[in-house]
Amino acid sequence: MRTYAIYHSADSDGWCCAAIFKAFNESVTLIPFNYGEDETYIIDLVNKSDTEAVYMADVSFSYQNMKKLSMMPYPFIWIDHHKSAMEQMSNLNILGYRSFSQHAGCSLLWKQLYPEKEPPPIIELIRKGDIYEIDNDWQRIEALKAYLTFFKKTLSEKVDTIYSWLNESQFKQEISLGLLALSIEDALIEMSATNAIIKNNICLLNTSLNAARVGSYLLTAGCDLAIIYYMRRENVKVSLRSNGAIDCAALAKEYGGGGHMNAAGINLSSEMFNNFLTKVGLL
Ligand SMILES: [Mn+2]
Repeated sequence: MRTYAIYHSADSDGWCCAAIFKAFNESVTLIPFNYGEDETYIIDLVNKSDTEAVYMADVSFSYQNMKKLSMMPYPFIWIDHHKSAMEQMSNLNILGYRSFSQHAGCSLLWKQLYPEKEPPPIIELIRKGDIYEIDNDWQRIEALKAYLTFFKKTLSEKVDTIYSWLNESQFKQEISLGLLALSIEDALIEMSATNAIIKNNICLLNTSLNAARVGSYLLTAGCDLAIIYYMRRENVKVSLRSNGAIDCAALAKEYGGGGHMNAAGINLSSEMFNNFLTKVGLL
């Protein structure tokens, strides 16, 4: 019998979920997934006669495919903290812990698999990092994420590193390497920010550097709205960051994107990107 675990491959919360799955069941088959990737392929992969259970953490499929999974003969357990996905699937009867307040994917998954046990320190750090709960740990969290991003290239290296951290509480060397990586990244951000176009308190910058960090740099420099974009294949990937004066989610929604008040994202054709720039008064 085989257990599958589909996890969000795009950030440390998802990697941490994979590490928890591995700690819980060493023979689990881990399946990385990010939004927009092939869901049918994964459904075919897990839908076997010897499947014992299918878990999914910190990510979700389309409504139709979630429905399909929930009707398969094996248990399907979905752990998530993304409000919009939870609302979308609300009439499906799916097992698993889901909550969008205070929780990240990793903390919910821990609660699901180890209801009696306190989560290890790394899970608490990644949880806070994922939901922007900023306190004294913030710099350590950013450093650990940078360490994973810059020093652990492949997904399995990232997952195995977090797996080894489940019994760790200091992370001294990793934090100092992570801080070094962050200071190099900050220098790159500062250099690229000199190319920003600034008009009516809106900053426009073409860069594929970490949008969260670029955004907070531009907002600190005095913008009300930071628009960070780059070409990804034939589309323009746009990240919006605001200090609260402009509702990023509402703006993104008009163009088929989504997110929160202070941070949102959109994927646009170059033609629609021009349209978007005109709308915000930059063209
Ligand atoms: Mn998450």
